[in-house]
Amino acid sequence: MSERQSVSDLDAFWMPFTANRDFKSAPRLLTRAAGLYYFSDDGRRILDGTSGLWCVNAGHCREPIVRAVQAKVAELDFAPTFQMGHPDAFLLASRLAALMPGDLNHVFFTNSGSEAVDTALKIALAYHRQRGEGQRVRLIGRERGYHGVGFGGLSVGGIAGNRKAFGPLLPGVDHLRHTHVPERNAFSRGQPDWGAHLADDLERLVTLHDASTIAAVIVEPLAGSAGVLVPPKGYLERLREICDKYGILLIFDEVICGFGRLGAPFAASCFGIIPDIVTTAKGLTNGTIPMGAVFVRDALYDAFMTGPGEAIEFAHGYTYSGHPVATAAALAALDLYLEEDLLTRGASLAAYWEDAVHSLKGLPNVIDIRNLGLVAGIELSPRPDAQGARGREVLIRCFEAGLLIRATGDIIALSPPLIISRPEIDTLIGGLANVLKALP
Ligand code: PXG
Repeated sequence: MSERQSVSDLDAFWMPFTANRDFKSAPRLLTRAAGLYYFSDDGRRILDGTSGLWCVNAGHCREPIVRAVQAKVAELDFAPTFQMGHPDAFLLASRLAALMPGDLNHVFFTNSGSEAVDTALKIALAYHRQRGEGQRVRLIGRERGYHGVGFGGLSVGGIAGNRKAFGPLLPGVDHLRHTHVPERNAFSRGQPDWGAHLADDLERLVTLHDASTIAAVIVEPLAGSAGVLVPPKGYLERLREICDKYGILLIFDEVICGFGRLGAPFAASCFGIIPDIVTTAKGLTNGTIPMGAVFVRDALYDAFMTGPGEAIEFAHGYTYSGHPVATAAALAALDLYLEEDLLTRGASLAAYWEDAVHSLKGLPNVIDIRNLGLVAGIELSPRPDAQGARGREVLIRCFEAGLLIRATGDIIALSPPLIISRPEIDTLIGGLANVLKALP
């Protein structure tokens, strides 16, 4: 496609999480991608500072993944995984389980992060019921958490703007306080030193509801969508301890953190904490084909494998759970991640990345900078009476300058493909600095 489409051509597609009328009045269209770059319909090269939407961890249109998908779609376009199977789904699950630390050895496939979260919450509830603790029905999320847009994920999510239009959501859900306290942890490099005790908020909810009613706590180890909130040192460890103390399951939502984003294969590996359930998606297939995966520990899986052998143990699944083409994309992505050491490459770039993003300190309107692995959040002061306007303007100006960034409100989020090099980090951060300096 070489010419811009007229606005009327854009009318039918109701775009997700987008100001449709604003976008359609001045569209930004991507038509091609390769490696670290997108190409726009007006022929410009755009440096991808966000791995698409935090998913294209090995860079775009990587040959081995493209080839694997092409071959599989011609060989086995679809195969049911209800009462049937195909070999690659079993192979992928085994390979993923081997990569995940601890005994998170069983994998349930979904098509998205939202479905992975809803699946994890259902596993948690059904697990307690299996064990005769069916009164454990409460789910605990966290303020500013994002767990997708299903009713389950929305209920445990903590972003008011995403929740308010949709009624009371799931009953029996409560939320921990979030960990972002700018007076204490603004401009922290990596994990803030202050704030481990914020995990004790779980004790408050245990006191309020009684532990015997609580099934699970779900958190993003590093909160992505709400603006890159980095867990304080010791915080996640403390959550694990409290969950253990009261028999509450701990779920890490690693839809963003998984597959190398933090400089380790998973956040669980990065922080040395074994949650009971881990949700993933995005980087699982390098964003190529939609797919999610939920990992559970042996004890959970085993608790389901107790009734009559011919009975279905868990009444849950999607038509496309373990879809052959998605499975092929994931297997090829995994090969590439391992061949190029991408799942740990973030660690070797993290110090350089940290220095680069913190060089933005002191620029106009920058009120906080946060980073971990190959992720950064740059928070800008909102315009008076126009929350989000500054972030939006930075996004547009960056795009005009050949950079793709994310803006959630007035927070700029960066998460480039893990193949990025130092000079390209300089281009990304230097370009953003120029935009911030020129902003009215
Ligand atoms: N959990 C987490 C932690 C996520 O970040 C989901 C679940 C839902 O995944 P699906 O595949 O259903 O979208 C997500 C998704 C952004 C952004 O820019 C983040 C997400 C999606 C789109 C944009 O912050 N995260």
